[in-house]
Amino acid sequence: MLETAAPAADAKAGDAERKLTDGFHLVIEALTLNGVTTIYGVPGIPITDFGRQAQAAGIRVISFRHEQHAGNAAAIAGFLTKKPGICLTVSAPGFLNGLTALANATTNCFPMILISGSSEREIVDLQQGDYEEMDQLAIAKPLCKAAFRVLHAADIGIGVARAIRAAVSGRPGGVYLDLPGKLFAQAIDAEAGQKSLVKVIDAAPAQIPAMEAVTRALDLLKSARRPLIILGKGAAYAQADEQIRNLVEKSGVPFLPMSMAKGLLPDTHPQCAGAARSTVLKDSDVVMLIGARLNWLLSHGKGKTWGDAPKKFIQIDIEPKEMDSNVDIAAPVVGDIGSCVSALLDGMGGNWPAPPAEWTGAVKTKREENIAKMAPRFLSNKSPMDFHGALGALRTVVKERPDAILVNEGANTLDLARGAIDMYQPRKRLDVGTWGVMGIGMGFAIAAAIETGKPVLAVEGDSAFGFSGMEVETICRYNLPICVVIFNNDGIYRGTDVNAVGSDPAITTFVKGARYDKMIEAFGGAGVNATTPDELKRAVDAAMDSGRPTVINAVIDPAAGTESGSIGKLNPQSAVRKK
Ligand SMILES: Cc1ncc(C[n+]2csc(CCOP(=O)(O)OP(=O)(O)O)c2C)c(N)n1
Ligand SMILES: [Mg+2]
Repeated sequence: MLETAAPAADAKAGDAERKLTDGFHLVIEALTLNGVTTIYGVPGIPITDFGRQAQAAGIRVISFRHEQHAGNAAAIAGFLTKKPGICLTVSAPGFLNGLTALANATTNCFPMILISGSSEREIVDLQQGDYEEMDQLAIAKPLCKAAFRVLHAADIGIGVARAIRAAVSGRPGGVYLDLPGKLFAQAIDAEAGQKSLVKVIDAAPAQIPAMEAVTRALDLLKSARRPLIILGKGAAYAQADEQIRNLVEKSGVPFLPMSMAKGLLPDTHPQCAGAARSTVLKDSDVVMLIGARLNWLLSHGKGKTWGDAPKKFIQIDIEPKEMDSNVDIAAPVVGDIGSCVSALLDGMGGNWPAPPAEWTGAVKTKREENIAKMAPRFLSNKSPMDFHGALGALRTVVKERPDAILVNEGANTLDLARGAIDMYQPRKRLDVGTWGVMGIGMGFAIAAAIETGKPVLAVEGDSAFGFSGMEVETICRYNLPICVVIFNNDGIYRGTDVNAVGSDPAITTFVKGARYDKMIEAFGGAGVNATTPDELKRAVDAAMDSGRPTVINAVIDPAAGTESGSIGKLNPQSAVRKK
């Protein structure tokens, strides 16, 4: 770890015995001191040796094929562990490749730190055309929660501490840490270096809600005739699973899980209103949001989706600025979810009245009706498969393996899988999140396997998979227990579009009958082509039993999907007739 300075390197006599350390060691020690055990990244100048040394020091360094996927891996590692996931990239282009993931992490409130090497400051600032020249700090700043640059080795400890605290405290998010190449090679006195390291104490301090806010919220909830609880991914992130379950059950209120909150309580729980979503949004009179934002995913809390009857909101969130962001919040409860839910539970006392049976009965009836309506569709055994037939098979797989992690992206493949596949445990469903971004698939799957050691099932549209498909090599290289199922309908939304003027293929279509299963065979993984739900189920079971990296090409009817899945209404419509 410590080097003895060579006599020639020292100006003063007698310094020959002085112990030195350098930026390489100090960054590694600062990360290790703060519990970082894994780095996701892509090597190159100026961070290759840093990666090697980190690996030699016992940090797991997972080397990707593209920084965006390393960044997505770091982001979801942050979501799963409540510790900042670390992504490491080279300068300019590598940094930019990682930036999409950093911005996405910030939007989704996932704690992550993007550490990028950067070029010579003196040259960059004079814009003299250095190797991979870019003012990375300035570019990162508006896209993340905080951005820092360390210029002196003696400041590495503080720089890393600031980055960690910024990523996980309050509302979590992405942080950028700029480490110029020169910093790694800077040598300083080893003892001073050691003393400069900072172990972050209580990185995400509890934020206790005000008592009046808790009382106000409970008074409003008690007055409700048709109450509803909405669980967001903030609630899943909080790891306050017991308290949240107790609050829901003690209140007797129907709950609606947002996509990544599915499984916080099982989707099969008698109070789950997932299958009666439109009814509960429309007809509820008091809605308690727990770690869920009233953004586009909840139609901004107004309009047709929410019905005409007056509605009052209770919102639990760590970020005070979230309150009144779209509609007025009658009872804001600001604090960390665990502390807020515990305070609400305490305030409810021993004999909280159940909501009116008329309401809970109506929700139950609607839910059972909808579930019964869907059931036969999941049994469809058509070949080529339709989405429901294929999802029927996967729904059973997850039911039989509730501790597996499900990664999901696509349009129809996403929207239909969200509804079809019940989740049974918290933080088992990882998907496109707030932005509906394509490309999270393999990065999320890799980090999920590494951080949890559990088997991973990635259900991917054929377009969605293409964004991160090359990472199947990474999956094979690290021999991860990941089974990727590609819903191959020959295109984006569907594979049947035609180009009105002939010439080139229609813009939403791909090569017909493509065999994605062949891709993984190039790297020694298992490839399977599945044409029926039975074949699909068998192939997934075999993959998950063996833990062998697998890609299954699930052949879906090219005509089966709809434009943009369930959000087609967001496409702009002009009064002018289409050409
Ligand atoms: C980064 C990014 N680029 C483009 C899009 C637009 N987009 C939304 S869904 C989608 C792909 C849908 O096709 P597929 O994954 O095959 O799912 P399918 O509907 O066919 O099941 C695309 C390109 C996006 N959401 N994110
Ligand atoms: Mg598709």
